[in-house]
Amino acid sequence: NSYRTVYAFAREMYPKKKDTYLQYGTAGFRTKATELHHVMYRMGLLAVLRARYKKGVIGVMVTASHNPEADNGVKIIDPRGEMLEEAWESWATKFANVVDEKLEDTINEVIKLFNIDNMNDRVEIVIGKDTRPSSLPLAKAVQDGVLALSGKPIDYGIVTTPQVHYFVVCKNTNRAYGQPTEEGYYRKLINAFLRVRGDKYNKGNYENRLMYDGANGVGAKKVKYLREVLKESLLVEMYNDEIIGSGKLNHLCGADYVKSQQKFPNGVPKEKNTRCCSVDGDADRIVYYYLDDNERFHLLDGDRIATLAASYLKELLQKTGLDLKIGLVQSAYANGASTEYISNKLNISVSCTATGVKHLHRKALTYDIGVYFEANGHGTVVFSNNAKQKLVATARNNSTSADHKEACFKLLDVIDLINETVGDAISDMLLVETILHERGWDVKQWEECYTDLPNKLLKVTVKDRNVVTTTDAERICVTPEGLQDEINTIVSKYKKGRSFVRASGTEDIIRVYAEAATKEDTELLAIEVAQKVY
Ligand code: NG1
Ligand code: ZN
Repeated sequence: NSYRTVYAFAREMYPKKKDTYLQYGTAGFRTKATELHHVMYRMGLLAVLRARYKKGVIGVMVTASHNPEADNGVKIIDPRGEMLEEAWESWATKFANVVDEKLEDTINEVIKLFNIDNMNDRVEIVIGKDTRPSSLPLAKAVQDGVLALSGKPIDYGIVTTPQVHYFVVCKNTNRAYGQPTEEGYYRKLINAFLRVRGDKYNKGNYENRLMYDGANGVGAKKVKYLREVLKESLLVEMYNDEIIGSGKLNHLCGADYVKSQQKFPNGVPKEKNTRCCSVDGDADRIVYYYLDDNERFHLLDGDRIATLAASYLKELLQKTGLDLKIGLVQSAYANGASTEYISNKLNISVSCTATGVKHLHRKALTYDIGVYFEANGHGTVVFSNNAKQKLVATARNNSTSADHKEACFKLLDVIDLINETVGDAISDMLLVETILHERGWDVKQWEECYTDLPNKLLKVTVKDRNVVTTTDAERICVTPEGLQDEINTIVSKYKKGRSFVRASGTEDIIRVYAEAATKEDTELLAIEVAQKVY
């Protein structure tokens, strides 16, 4: 049969070490790079099965995102650019953990269970990798897995995670979404950006200069190209752009460091009142920040980007005269002040889902214009086919008023500026810059929209994190019994207090989130709740 070589290959090239057990979590597999060769090979196999089952192109991205350089990981991307469907996550876990001798049996189980009857299809698997030195051999292992089952690996080399999502969607929509090449990706974003921006680069308080922290990763490499093309329209000053093998990837810099430490990154000059942004190691997250006159650090995170984008899109939508449903999706980690601002000031419907972009993305798809962001800076905007069709029809209709027409064309450009397939640091940056430019805002005006409540995130190590289970988008604790009552009692003592606990999906810990009216109260609240979790 066509996969006679699967076992031989596994045994000779990518044997599974004994005693390793890995689980496909919210972000795929992630661990020390040295533990992953057999996993990569097997994900190549699984991707081919998934592609045959879905009769479409599947993506595989080799990255450990914001983790240290010595780690690596892999995630599988479904035909519509979404994260691998949950039902197959457990197959991914099974594939990663069976002994070499059982690999072919496991393949047969999947073929049988899903009635895969097209095992000769030469399905395409899009493969991308980040700048980690370990990514090269690991991506090669994915390719070998694809080849072992007679699939067709398409190697895009070093690219960002969102680029891989984009390529997959382009291929599966017959290029309706764009050309499945890096050039096609840039062209789509850049053309839209330049059209919306026009030739007036500075406006009001907006200055077209931005300090950019590339986290010494792929986000630096890719923005270098963009910078050349954008020239004077947007002056992106590059920092932390040592790319391959420097050992500095995400080290004291990057979006995760800035957000979780609430600190200015190393490697970026401490210039006051200047707009700065940081991306993470695979460029799917971005946060903004600046230092004020007193060198105090101010963070503008995913919640800020979400509210900026949603208010802008709502305004633009009103100008088109079209009746479309806009909504914003957050997780429980969104700052309470942002949620209040969205519902009370912006009058935009806001909903909360469980942590993890696949949950937010799915909910966002229920709107015509669905904006979603995690507080950590991962997010995007999705537009329904209904919205796109109405916009195109209205823009082309001769009886549409000139104002409405202009707004429709502009919104269509803004749609092109956005990578709808997944959160994309580069595309999100261009969107933020577009909105600030149009409003003539500097970073302080953006910040003045609302005042963040002080907040604190703690990690608690417990014997078994699975004892904590939750409901209501993770905001209410179901087990251990009685814990939620205790949390309620504690929270009620604090003005504007809110706190919840949940088991992390990516680390072996319990996370405790707290916010309250003052910084002191927030610290106390977090500690009080954490003590109940021990
Ligand atoms: P967990 O470890 O499940 O809290 C973290 C982030 C998520 C998401 C995933 C995937 C927080 C509190 N959690 O999830 O937002 O980004 O990693 O990378 O930031
Ligand atoms: Zn990432």
